[in-house]
Amino acid sequence: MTVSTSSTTGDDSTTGGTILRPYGDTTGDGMVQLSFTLPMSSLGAQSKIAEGAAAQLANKMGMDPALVVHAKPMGPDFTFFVVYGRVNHLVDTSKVQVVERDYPLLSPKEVNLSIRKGLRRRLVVVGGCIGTDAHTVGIDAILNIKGFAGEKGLEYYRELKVVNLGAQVSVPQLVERARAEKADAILVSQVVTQRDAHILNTKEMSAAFRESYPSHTRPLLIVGGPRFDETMAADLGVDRVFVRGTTPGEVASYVVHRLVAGRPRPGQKAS
Ligand code: B12
Repeated sequence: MTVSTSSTTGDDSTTGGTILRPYGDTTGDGMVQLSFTLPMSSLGAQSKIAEGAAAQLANKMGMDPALVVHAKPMGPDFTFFVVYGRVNHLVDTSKVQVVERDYPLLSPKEVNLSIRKGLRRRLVVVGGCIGTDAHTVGIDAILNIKGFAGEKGLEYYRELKVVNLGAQVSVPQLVERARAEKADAILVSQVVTQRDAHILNTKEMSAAFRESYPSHTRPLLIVGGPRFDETMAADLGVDRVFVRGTTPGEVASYVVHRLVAGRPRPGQKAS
């Protein structure tokens, strides 16, 4: 994984990046829009106090002026706000950190050929949503033959054996199935982030695989979901994090890059 800073060239000669200000009505006016919910009523006499509270929060976050442009009661005890206002912060694009794709994008044909030549057997992928998460659309987009964004899913690749366990798979079930299938790669999806469930579940999963496998035989661990941070792979104990907009081809190419294309993980022997 390569984490790199942007090399965008622009009008700031000292950093090699571009200094930007948000834009609402006129270029560079610093205007932004923010939405949030406060656990307070805005019904009747409470409405002015609620709007004042929203403006106070926005002020404390650095918005000045802060205009409450929308306040909608969410039942008797909660209010949803949209606040529009000016911030003075600048964005320096030379300091933006992103995870770059450090492997080539392969076509399904190239993936199949690479596996056939490099492994001489089908590569086994076991996937699912762990914990209580029942959001299967994301993992299905990657695994199911119908695919995503015009690309076929991994089931389409002849040299991949795909075992999709679906929703609400427990970590012990996942490890057991991975062993039974002799999985080369584990693909876990986590969409719900309430109380950091995605972080805790992923750490539990990676710890369980580390405990159950000697390091040189452990399957490649991949996690994906819309609210992960791509730079967090090491913290989560996984090999790679994929985020929103991921396509099946990217995942297939990564798996081949790590397991087949002559670049085994440290300590791992090609089997
Ligand atoms: C559809 C949906 C549902 C459906 C799910 C049906 C199903 N079979 O999946 C149903 C109605 C069941 C549902 C239920 C719930 N939902 Co819901 N749901 C959504 C919704 C509208 C769309 C999610 C989706 O399908 N996205 C489309 C897919 C393609 O995108 P994706 O998941 O991001 O996947 C892509 C990438 O992230 C990545 N990816 C994802 N996983 C993986 C895995 C790997 C290995 C890789 C490589 C890549 C990868 O690749 C995919 C393709 O690019 C979202 C809101 C939204 N607009 O996102 C809420 C949302 C996710 N749900 C939410 C909630 C709260 C719930 C419930 C708790 C509601 C309730 N109180 O009952 C329940 C929880 C049920 C449970 N036990 O999990 C919240 C989560 C909030 C949070 N902070 O966690 C959201 C964000 C709505 C919201 N704004 O409040 N939900």
